[in-house]
Amino acid sequence: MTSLHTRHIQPLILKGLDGNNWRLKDYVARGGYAQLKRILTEGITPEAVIAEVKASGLRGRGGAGFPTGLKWSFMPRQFPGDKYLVCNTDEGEPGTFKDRDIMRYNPHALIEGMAIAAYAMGIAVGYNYIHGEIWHEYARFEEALEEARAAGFLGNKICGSEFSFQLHAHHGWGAYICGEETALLESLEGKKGQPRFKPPFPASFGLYGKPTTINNTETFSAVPFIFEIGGEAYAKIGKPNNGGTKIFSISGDVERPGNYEIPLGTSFATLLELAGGMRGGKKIKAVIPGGSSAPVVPGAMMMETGMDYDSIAKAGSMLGSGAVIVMDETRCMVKSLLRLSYFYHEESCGQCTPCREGTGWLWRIVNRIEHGEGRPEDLDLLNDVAANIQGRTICALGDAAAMPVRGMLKHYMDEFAYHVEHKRCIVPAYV
Ligand code: L3W
Ligand code: SF4
Repeated sequence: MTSLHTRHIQPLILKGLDGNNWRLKDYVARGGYAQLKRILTEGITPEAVIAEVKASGLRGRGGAGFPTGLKWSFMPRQFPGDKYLVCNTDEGEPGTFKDRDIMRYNPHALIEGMAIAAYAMGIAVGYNYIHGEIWHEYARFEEALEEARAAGFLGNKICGSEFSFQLHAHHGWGAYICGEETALLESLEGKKGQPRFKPPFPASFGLYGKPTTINNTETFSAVPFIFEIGGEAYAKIGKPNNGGTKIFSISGDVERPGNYEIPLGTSFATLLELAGGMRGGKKIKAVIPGGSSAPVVPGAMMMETGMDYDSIAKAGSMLGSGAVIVMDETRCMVKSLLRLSYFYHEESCGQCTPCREGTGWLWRIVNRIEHGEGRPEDLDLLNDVAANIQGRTICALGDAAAMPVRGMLKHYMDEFAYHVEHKRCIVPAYV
């Protein structure tokens, strides 16, 4: 089954893909590997490569939106020893399914992007850490690696230059926490996937304690296109400080769920239209705009919002990894929160007390509200537990568990209060 839709606005990474043209010969026919070859054979310096990525304004597409060029410039160029490049394809955020489509439909864009990044930072070895639950994409990526090695785009003396880069795929085991960059590194080292304290950031203490740059799959995959059209042109596709295109995974109550690549700053209303509008013509109630960690935004507010980092932050949420979950008027917010809370409780690595204990508390409280056993004091208790998790944990999973709770209570307190008072859901009463 495919989730890729061919209706996009100004696509770069997903342009012209049909599921049958992922091989190296197809990618080369589309102009693929031309940028890697140009950089390596025309004497473009690593510094110039990083400057171009900075000019593009590319921000990390995995969730935090950190400027990519700046991250690359953190890598010590003269470091006497190993340095690593890591791609985070541990896509596990509920609602997110874009990276697996990149791997399935355009794996060579990722390989070319990683090779350019490795050249820019003087790195000889890279890994792509792939989520344990996506087998076909893992196999496809391995095939694409073989093709790239055979064609001289990976390995020793790439394109006849002095630059060598060995890239390997690593299949994870499916734990959500391994998408957190330091847990991913631990797992890649063969240990239990638990986040490390930051700082030190991976740029100084990463894989095997060596300087490491980690970017998301979509971030690396955008790099060849930045060099194809130029950094400044890429930046102009979006909005100031929100340059380029972004792939949004839209799911929930829409007619055509799937991945849509559009310029950052495009309105949510346009994205919804691309996805065929609300399923069955129902009214929009709420949207989680950036993966399950992002606070919910009421539908009416989203209809006025642009799909970029700054606009969504203004609406009180975050763009995250670009997973847009749309809910119609028939959805119960208590039940939705129950599902999310269970997920974070289940996926907490258990290392820090506020997250390990707090996520269980959140789930149990929402569970009793949903099942007609809520107490009037539970609403304050929920807010209190969430506030005591947020900002008090080693990694962002604690915040990710707390933020949806606070967002739901901020916008849909009446539904929670109704559940507590009437021991049932308010939704059937007004739909
Ligand atoms: C060197 C400094 N490096 C920051 C680096 C840091 C990292 C990047 C961003 O969380 C979010 C999270 C999820 N020197 C540095 C530095 N860096 N300061 O910049 O760092 P940070 O800590 O802001 O974010 P993060 O820990 O990477 C990512 C959210 O994404 N999320 C989850 C997405 C899940 C997926 C998925 O399933 N594929 O992407 C969704 O919204 O909650 O807030 O590289 O090292 N001074
Ligand atoms: Fe583990 Fe949660 Fe602490 Fe992150 S916040 S390190 S997932 S216990």
